[in-house]
Amino acid sequence: MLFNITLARTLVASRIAQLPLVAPVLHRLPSLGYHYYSSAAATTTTTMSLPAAIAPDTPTVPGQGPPKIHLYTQGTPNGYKASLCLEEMRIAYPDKAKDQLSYDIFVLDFGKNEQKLPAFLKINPNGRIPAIVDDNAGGQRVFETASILLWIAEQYDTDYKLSFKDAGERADMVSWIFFAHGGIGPMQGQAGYFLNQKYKDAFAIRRYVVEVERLFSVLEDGLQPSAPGGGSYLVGNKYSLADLNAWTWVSSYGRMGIDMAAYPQLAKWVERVREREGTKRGLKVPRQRVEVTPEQAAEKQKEVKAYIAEADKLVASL
Ligand SMILES: N[C@@H](CCC(=O)N[C@@H](CS)C(=O)NCC(=O)O)C(=O)O
Repeated sequence: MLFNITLARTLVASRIAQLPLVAPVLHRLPSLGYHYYSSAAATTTTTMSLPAAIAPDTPTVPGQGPPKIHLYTQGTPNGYKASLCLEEMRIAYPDKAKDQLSYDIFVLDFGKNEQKLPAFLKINPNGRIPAIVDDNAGGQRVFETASILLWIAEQYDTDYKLSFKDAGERADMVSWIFFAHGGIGPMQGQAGYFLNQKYKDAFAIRRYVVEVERLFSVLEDGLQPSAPGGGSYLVGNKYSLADLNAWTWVSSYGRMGIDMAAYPQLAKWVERVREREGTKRGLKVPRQRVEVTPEQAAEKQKEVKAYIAEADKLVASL
């Protein structure tokens, strides 16, 4: 497998070499110049034309060295998990920011199905973002958000600034990470999917939004001052990867029509984490996240409530 990843890296290496050392550098996945299988249109093949490197639109972090970590991403809740983590770590470890934690970015164009290109499938066989290739570790690939966060912590968080040394706290952190990875992300993802369809399926919307609300109430309980986390964060009274991992999804509650008045501790936590420098920087990579306005969120709440009521009626009539 390492050989294949090396091969995939070699395909992109010439492009990286041509790019200026600004931080982080944005790239496009290079053209492979041959036909690839498209899962979106399973019976067709498409030829990619050579994409140009995109100019950086992120602030230049002083002292960035040649990129050692290559991030394959997009501006989505999962993509932002990886960039928040890298930016938090770069702030926590300024020396490593100049070396091991220098990174560049490949923005995969979903419209062109670049996430399913063979070169990328060598990096993430699931054909989804984010994924990283870590040249500090011989070109090791890491895919799945939770696994990327844990890899970065294990390799670089030597002073436990975003993680924990204590076995119990570490277990708590990993538990919250998997709670969000297996629950929050997929359920919010599905809620968003059904809310964004032209055909609105009230039952599906109810199913996923109500489940997201249930998961939010679990986080609300976990953020009570009497909970083991201490009230401000999920674990050990400090911001950690447990918070980071859940935040990019939870903070997009406005798009799901969720009324945060029901989750006061969680609402405060969302704002607390939003104020972090690492969050602000991470939300710019690969491009500034667009936030919904309070008016749009209120509109979405009304819309979602109506679908849930419609589904309730439908179920009651069966
Ligand atoms: N479980 C995965 C989910 C990754 C995922 O769903 N990524 C989406 C963007 S948020 C994606 O790449 N979608 C493109 C596709 O499905 O082809 C993780 O946590 O990394």
